[in-house]
Amino acid sequence: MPSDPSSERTMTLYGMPGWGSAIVEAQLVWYGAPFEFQKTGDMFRDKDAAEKLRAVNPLAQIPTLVMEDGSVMTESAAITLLLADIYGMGDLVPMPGEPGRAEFLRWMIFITSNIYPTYTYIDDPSRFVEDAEAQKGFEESVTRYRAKLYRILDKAAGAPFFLGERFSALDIYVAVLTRWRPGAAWFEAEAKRLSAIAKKVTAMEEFGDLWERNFPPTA
Ligand SMILES: N[C@@H](CCC(=O)N[C@@H](CS)C(=O)NCC(=O)O)C(=O)O
Repeated sequence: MPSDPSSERTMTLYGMPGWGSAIVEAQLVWYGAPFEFQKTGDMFRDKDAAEKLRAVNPLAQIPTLVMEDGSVMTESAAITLLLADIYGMGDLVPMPGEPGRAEFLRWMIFITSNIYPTYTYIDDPSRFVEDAEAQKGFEESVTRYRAKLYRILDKAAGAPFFLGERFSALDIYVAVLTRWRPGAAWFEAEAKRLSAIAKKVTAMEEFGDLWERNFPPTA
């Protein structure tokens, strides 16, 4: 019987080292799921890279995950829930009825619907505000708003992990986000719990060299 070619495909993760794809890459590594990493190039600087990605994801954002059957998944929160369905419900995502489930959902969606968009707005503010002078003010207020969001998240965080003793995908989000603006020093001073979670997660051997790959130490 001829083999079904779709069953031989592995997932393809479109991403860039250190960008949001690291949130999904870390989960794939955790689950031991086979995948190919397709480096997109910097979509902000390289129109070609953006166009190529747009052919897969109309919003030209990463993470974009093409599943074994060729279907496209976007939105890191949706991908997190789907991977938990496929590879290990109850592992990185607390199961329905499990303590921490509601908190997990609340704060994962808080991150992706409140915090993550602040990067979308000011990674390239000209998409939202035309006037160059007004862009500065816009950037400043989004940055201030983001700091407020991170303080709220920090206050909700437990120790040693976000949900207390229970490691979850929330900790992966924290490990990645705390590498971004406003920067590790800010988190260390202003969001100590998030900073401590990030340190703990990046020391976990289950991730192999994932963190070094995504965030190479600066000389
Ligand atoms: N809601 C999306 C946000 C993804 C996102 O904003 N990714 C950034 C990279 S870290 C991106 O692709 N930005 C390109 C753009 O905004 O055009 C998610 O949670 O996956």
